[in-house]
Amino acid sequence: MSSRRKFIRNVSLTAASAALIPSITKADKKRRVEQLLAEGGIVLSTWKHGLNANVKAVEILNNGGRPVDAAQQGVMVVESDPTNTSVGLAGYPDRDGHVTLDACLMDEFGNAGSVTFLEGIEHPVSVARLVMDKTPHVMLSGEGALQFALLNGFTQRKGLSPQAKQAYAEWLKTSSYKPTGEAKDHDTIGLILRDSRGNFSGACTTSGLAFKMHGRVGDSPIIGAGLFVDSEVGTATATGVGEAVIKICGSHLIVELMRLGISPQRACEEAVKRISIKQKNYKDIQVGFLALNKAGEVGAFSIQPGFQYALAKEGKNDLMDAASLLTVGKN
Ligand code: SD4
Repeated sequence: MSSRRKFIRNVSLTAASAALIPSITKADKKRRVEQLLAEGGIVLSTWKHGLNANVKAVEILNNGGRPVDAAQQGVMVVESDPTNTSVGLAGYPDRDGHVTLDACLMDEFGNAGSVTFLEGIEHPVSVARLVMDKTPHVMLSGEGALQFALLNGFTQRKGLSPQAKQAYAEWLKTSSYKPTGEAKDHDTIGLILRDSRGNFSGACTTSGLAFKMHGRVGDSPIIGAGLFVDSEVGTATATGVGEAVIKICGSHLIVELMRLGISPQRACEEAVKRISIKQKNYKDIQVGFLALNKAGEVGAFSIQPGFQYALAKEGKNDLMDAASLLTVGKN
């Protein structure tokens, strides 16, 4: 067993044994964890950083936490990573030098919260959570989202990380902008999950495409584009060039295809195919989708090769390679 796998198991068991539920014994708790793992809590997230996010989400699920708490806290790990240049405050800025953040989440009942074009807040997904829990709205944007965050105790931290500052200075030399969704430009985290009772939730958070126009919002905070959850069917999330995803309502499309009985894998392939039919530039961009259905089947597919995702299932947490429409060399 790899040390990472051991780590996942240990995290799960330690976290579960720390849970303060007075009515059950230690042995009961251990059985419950094993049962949860065996019965199929599944966590799936985009890119390599998903491995760390999954560990946190599994810990929350194994503690008996709500799916939406697991999704939120999972992606928060990546939002706080000072080395991540596409999620959170260390992300690359837009063309005016501002880091602007997009995030959303959906819970097991179909409730949704979202923030877009938010500056200087470490955990945009947590602001999205408050939009969902405390307001009659789904989405807050820009200055309004910031005021809402500040009123609710969040603090603002502006400025670029050293790495972002350097990349921005380099970009300014040419100021040329051609979004490709290549891994070097992005790696949004979309995390989707099913708990052992078959309830779904998901969260998606990003600083968006590097050097985008000021004010640009991508797919990640758009319910139905970057993320969609319906506990009757399953869930899907997206990464890559958001404009391409928004134009086909990617995640919603995948969930609706699964509702018709199509497997998560085929549904992801259909969504990518839809982009390739409708959008002339598809060979020049990357988009990747992940999906999960009621039966615990997983789907992953992208336009270009190289899309990786983290899959936590049955006590393991592995980095997987998604299949793609194009092969190396853009056929
Ligand atoms: C966006 N979809 O803002 C995001 C970027 C991304 O992986 O996914 N990067 O368009």
